[in-house]
Amino acid sequence: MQAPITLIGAPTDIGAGARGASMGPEALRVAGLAAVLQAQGLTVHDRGNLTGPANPWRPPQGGYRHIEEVAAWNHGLHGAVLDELRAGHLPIVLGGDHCLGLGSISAVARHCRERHKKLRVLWLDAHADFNTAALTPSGNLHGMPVALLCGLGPPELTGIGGHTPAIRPQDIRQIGIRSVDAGEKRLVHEHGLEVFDMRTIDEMGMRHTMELALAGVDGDTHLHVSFDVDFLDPEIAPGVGTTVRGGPTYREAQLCMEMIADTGRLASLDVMELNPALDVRNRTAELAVDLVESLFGKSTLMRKQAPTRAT
Ligand code: B3U
Ligand code: MN
Ligand code: MN
Repeated sequence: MQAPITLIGAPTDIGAGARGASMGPEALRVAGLAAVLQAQGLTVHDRGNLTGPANPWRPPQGGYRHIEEVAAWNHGLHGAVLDELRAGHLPIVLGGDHCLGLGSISAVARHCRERHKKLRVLWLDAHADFNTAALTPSGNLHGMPVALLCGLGPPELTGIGGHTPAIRPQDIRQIGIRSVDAGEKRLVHEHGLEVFDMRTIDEMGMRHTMELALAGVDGDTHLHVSFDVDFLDPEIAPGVGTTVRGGPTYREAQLCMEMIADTGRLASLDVMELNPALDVRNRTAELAVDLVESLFGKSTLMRKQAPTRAT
């Protein structure tokens, strides 16, 4: 039986370099997220939006922008995601900027420790989000959640889930990466993150990339997808704050989602960085909903045994 889904809105742009991701949750609702999942026979409950501090739009202090506010939003999200997981539900976090990956994934990791489950995080993004205060060109915390989850950063952020580090670099696979700052690149290498960048996807195709990214996912695995909408090529997804050209096409993104669905292990999801202020007629939100539909198993044909099953 598929777990009931809970939508959790986290309307903030507290970690971003552009305002507007705070409107992401409502845009995803308007694009019909709950309805498309219900049409697949899934149970969906929308628990509404979390609340947190307003965006004061301050310059960085000590290498971070809005560190206290980012901690507050992530504490709130951590609690909400953990509650839903403990209740046996599948949380979908509606971002909000990607600094929220910290609260969401620290809760998922905590739940995995409690249940003795293996964790696999798929980080779909144009960026590695592996910056630190010393390396960041912007101070924006949406460029740092993966590093923070791996224990790199100040205790008020790395300790949100009560366990530092929240995850190990080997728990995560990054897909679609094409913009990494110079110092960040060294750090990614030092920590041995497994990155399937756009060159990899160009050379081996999305199918083989996903086979590798999903290798080892089995019946004991909790699979979490952290979907930064800027993963997608800006030609099809203009509604994000930090577009980087040369991302996956519509077809590549669909296949990526379908192959994740085929594992049958998806247990939590973030949809992050959607910025309706930069979108065109809610097109990017509709595309994100379309892809989430595939992630939950919508496919054109009945497939008895998915041909690309990763287990
Ligand atoms: N690496 C840059 C840009 C960036 C990272 N994530 C997003 N943008 N969305 C930084 O500011 O850390
Ligand atoms: Mn990101
Ligand atoms: Mn990004």
